[in-house]
Amino acid sequence: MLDAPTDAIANTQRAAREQAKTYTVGSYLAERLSQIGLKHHFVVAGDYNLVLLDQLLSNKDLEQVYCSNELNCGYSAEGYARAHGAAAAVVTFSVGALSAFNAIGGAYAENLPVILISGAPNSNDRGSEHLLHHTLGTHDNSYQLEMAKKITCAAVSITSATVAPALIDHAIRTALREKKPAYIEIACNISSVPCAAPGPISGVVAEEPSDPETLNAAVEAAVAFLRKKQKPVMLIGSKLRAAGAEKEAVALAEALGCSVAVMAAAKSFFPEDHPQYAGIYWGEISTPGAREIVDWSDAVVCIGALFNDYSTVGWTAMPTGAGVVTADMNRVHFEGHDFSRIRLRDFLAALARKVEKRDATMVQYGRIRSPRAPEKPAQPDAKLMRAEIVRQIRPLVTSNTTVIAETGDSWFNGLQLELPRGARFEIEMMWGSIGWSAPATFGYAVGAPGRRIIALIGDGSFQLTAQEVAQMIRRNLRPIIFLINNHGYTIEVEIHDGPYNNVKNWDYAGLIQAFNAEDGHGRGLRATTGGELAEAIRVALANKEGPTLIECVIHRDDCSADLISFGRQVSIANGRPPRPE
Ligand code: DPX
Ligand code: MG
Repeated sequence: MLDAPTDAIANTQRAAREQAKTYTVGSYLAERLSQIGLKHHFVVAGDYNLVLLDQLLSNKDLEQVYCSNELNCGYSAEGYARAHGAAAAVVTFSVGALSAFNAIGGAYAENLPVILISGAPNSNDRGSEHLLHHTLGTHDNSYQLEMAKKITCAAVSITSATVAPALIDHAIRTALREKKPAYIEIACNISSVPCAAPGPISGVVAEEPSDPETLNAAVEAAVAFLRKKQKPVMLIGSKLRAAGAEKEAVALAEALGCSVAVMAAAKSFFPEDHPQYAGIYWGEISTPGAREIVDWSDAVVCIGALFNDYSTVGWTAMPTGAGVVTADMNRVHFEGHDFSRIRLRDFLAALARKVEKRDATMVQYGRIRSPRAPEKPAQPDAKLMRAEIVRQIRPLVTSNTTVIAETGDSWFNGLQLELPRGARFEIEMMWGSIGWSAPATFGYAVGAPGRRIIALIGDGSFQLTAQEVAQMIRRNLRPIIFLINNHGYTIEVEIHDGPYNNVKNWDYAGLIQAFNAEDGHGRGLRATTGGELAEAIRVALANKEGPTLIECVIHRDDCSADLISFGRQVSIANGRPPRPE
């Protein structure tokens, strides 16, 4: 550390250097991305963004990470944001951005601040008679911005270097505050034009504080409400992480002493080895005891919870009534009260300091909890089954592991894994777009290079975005992918079957060889028995230079019991007849 006078000199010198440095729109953007903590940005090149990419490259604190297509680029950034808090993806106009929009919609639904940056036509062509490539072939090229406004919290179009700093700061600031994606479109002739130097980053990253009076009132009312209750329980939802309130939720749990159930999308957001952890609440497919304890309680404190048709198992499991407290990212409401402009973190921390102990649900859960039945290993040469795959994955999950579970039966398989303290679990349960996990695994691995990533991916999902395994190979990343080949869209089979649920088979192990080409170190293996799977896992753990994909071949109908129950309820919910007109 520098002593004070030397520090002051260093600051003056830095300020002088900053003044001397001429910023361009592109280097300004790069500086801001770096200042908010990004070390990487995900990119697919195109002529509308090439000059911008040069400008971004000029920032030595930011590394460019190349993707195979723009959908994957968006998902990679989404995965990076999960590991790193925020992310940026840079694409070209329309042909690129419109593909990325699926992933940006996902980032919106999943509360992740991903900044989508798109190159755009030359500012002189706006409103002119010129028709431009990569457009709809009309004279109005505002459609991309208009579309972006629907799936981001802030969407700006930059056609002037003078206003660029304000627009860039607005988009980034809004994304970070709201934990939602933002969109920045930059005309291709503007990114290298000089602009003002960035001001202090604190103006961009400053969080909106809670209103102290409202916070106080909310806490007083909640303390009084809980005092009247005998059996409160806490239910943790997926917005807890976006609210940055995981520690505060633990503090509240310990102050209340009650049981804590999590929703499936929030797995790992409350430590599973915590003595008050009561499992996953998910209606009829809850882990044993979790549903019973939530149903038994007289006050369900829902924290960052997100109820949709899937998380309520086709609207069959949703806490309702006078006992429900809803503590959301910026709002708390319950029994005759509604408080907004308070941050979840502040509310939980303040409530933890004031609340009285109410441990009845913990005592009761202690009586009804049942440890998982021991699993018997399959015969090594018996045909591989889903349950055996899960059994063999369990011991791989350590405190340094992140499990990434794709939409499909992989959700249910992943949810069955116990997580030691520090292990993380990623699921895209609100958006549920198949194809998310391969690029999200890539992005996550770039964002958290020290972690062991285990991805569970179905065959149908993998076929959407498989190319991104080649990018893992390119960067010598080492995730282990369990590719569950059940020859179809089995989750859809359980909801409603037909010929459209069959998937063309691939040689998945051979695909990794093809991706390796002349210089890659990916491994592709195929397991049809428990013995082959155990051997493949051994090879995967020994592969220090690249990803390993293990194709696990199982029967088309070999799925989890949870998926069968879930499929039945979702099918009933989807099939409700229209209301009479
Ligand atoms: C679809 C889904 O093979 O997994 O375990 O066999 O179900 P399972 P697969 O990856 O198949 C996934 C498939 C087709 N959902 O069962 S969940 C509809 C769908 C979606 N996202 C997109 N298109 C279609 N969720 C982008
Ligand atoms: Mg499948």
